[in-house]
Amino acid sequence: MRKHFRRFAQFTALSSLVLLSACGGAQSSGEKDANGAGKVTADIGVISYISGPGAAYGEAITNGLKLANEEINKKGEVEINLVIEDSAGKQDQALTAAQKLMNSKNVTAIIGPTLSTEMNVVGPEADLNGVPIMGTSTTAEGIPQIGEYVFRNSLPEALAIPASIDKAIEKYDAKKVAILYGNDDVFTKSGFDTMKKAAEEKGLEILTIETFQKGQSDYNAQLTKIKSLKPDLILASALYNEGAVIMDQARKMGIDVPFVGGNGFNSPEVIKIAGDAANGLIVATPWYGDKDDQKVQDFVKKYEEKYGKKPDQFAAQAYDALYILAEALKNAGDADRDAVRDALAETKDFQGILGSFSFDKDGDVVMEPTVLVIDEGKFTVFE
Ligand code: 1QQ
Repeated sequence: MRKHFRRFAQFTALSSLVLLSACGGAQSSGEKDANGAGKVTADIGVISYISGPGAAYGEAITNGLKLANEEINKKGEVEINLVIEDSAGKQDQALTAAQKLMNSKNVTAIIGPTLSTEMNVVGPEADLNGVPIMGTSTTAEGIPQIGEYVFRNSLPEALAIPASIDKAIEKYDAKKVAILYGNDDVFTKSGFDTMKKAAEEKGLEILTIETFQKGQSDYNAQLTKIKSLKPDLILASALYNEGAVIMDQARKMGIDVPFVGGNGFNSPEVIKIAGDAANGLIVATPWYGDKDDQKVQDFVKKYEEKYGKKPDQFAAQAYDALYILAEALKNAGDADRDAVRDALAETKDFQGILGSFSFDKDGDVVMEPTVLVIDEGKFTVFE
C-alpha cells in the first residue's frame, strides 16, 4: 500500500507503541438501530494550540470545530463527541496529548495538532498506532507523506506561496527580494524553502536571507541590512506573533515595500498587533469570508453570532475538517479506526466552505488559493 515504504524512516519512541499495543488497540463502535441503519457515534480527539503566544490559532480552530460539531450532531446521522487537549504549541505537550487520546478506547480519530512542528512528532506516532489523524492548519511540506493514517485539509505552503509571489511580481514588477524566516520551526523553515525555490524559479534576485527565532522581539539587525539592499519585496516566513512585530519594526524604520507571507501570517492577529504597519502584506488563502456563496455566508453569520467575531482561515479549515471526518464516519458505517482511515482517503469533491475538496494520492490537498492583501487594515482580494 502507499506510503508503507516510508515506515522505515519513522524513528519515534517505540516504547509508546508497545504501551498502546498492550492496551489492545482502541476501537469504538457504531450504534445500529433495529434496521442496522443507525447513526455512527465516535469520540474525536483534538490537539490544539490553546494557550501560549499562538493561542489565537487554537481558539479559531476549536471554535470552528465546536460549531461544526453542533450542526453535525443536530443532523443526526453521526454523533461526534470532541475530546479537546491543549498542546500550547509544544512538541512534547502535543505528543503527551496524542498518547492520551490514542490510549482512549473510544477515540476513533484525531484532529490537529495545530503546528507542523507538532505534527512532525505526533503524526508518526498516530500512524504507527493506526489512528487516523488530520491536520487542519499544518502546511509544511511532507505532512501527509508521514504515513497512510496522516491527512490534512489545510492549504500547503507549496501551493500558497508561489501564488502570492506570482501576483506580487505581476503587480509590482518585482525583480529583487529579501527573505526573512524563522529557523527553529518546521513550518517557517518549510515556508522558507518554498519561498527560495519559487523566487529562483521565477528569476527573482535574492539579495539576502535573514533568520530569526521564536519569541524574538528585536529585528533591527536583519531589517537594517534588508533596508540597505533596497528589495522590491520582502518574503517572510513567520507565525503571526513574530510576523506582526517584524512588519511593525520594518515600517517604523521606513521600509515600505510589500511583504509576502505564508499561512502563519494569514490571521487577523497580524492586524491587531501591527495595526497600519500590516498594510501591504500579501498572503494566499483557501478561505475568503466575503465570498458570494450561501454556504460561506451562513457559516460567517453563525460563527459571528456564536463567538462575536469573524471566522478566519483557521476556523474555516477546522469547520470543514470535522464535516470531512463526519462524512468518513458515515461512509465507514462504523467508528472503527481502519475503516475511517480508508473512508477518509476516499474523500472526493467534498463541497465545503473552502470550495470543492479532494485528497490527492498522498492524502494531500488539491485546492485553488485566493490571494489577499491587507489594505487599510483589512484583508481584501489582491487584484
Ligand atoms: C504550520 C502552520 C501554522 C501557520 C499553523 C498555525 O501552517 O505550522 O504548518
